[in-house]
Amino acid sequence: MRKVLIVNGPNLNMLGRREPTIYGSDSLAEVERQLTSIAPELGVELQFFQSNHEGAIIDAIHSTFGEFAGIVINPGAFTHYSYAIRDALAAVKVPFIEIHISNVHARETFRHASVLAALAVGQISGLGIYGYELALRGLLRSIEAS
Ligand code: CA2
Repeated sequence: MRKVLIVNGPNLNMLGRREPTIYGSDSLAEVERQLTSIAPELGVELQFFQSNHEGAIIDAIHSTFGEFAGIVINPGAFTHYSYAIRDALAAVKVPFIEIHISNVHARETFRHASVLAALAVGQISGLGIYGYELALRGLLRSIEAS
């Protein structure tokens, strides 16, 4: 069965515990539960990975090479400046969707730019944690069409 890696970057382990007005009140475990519940209907095996460390995220991206059909990634603040994560995604050439819970374009200027988005199949921003499901569905549709 095709496998998809769901990657969450720095501070997303705090989901549901702080800043509910920006990120909602659901935890990362709830995000994982919701995605796990739709995986059988989508015919996909999911693996979940969260880290606050850039190198660990890069290692996780490398692990997808030849093993995973795609990646859904919320890179957190690394979105805005990590050329190392960009290089990792470019190296493995595994299709990915970038997802943000908040609308990054309605926030501080530094959040408007993504150094990853140009390599992505697409980007989702501002739809709360529902964005993860949309990202997964969109990724699979894109893989099927390719
Ligand atoms: O909107 C998103 O999903 C972000 O990727 C979240 C990142 C932020 O740096 C990006 O600009 C946009 C921050 C994640 C912090 O997550 C927290 C969740 C709850 C409480 C505190 C932080």
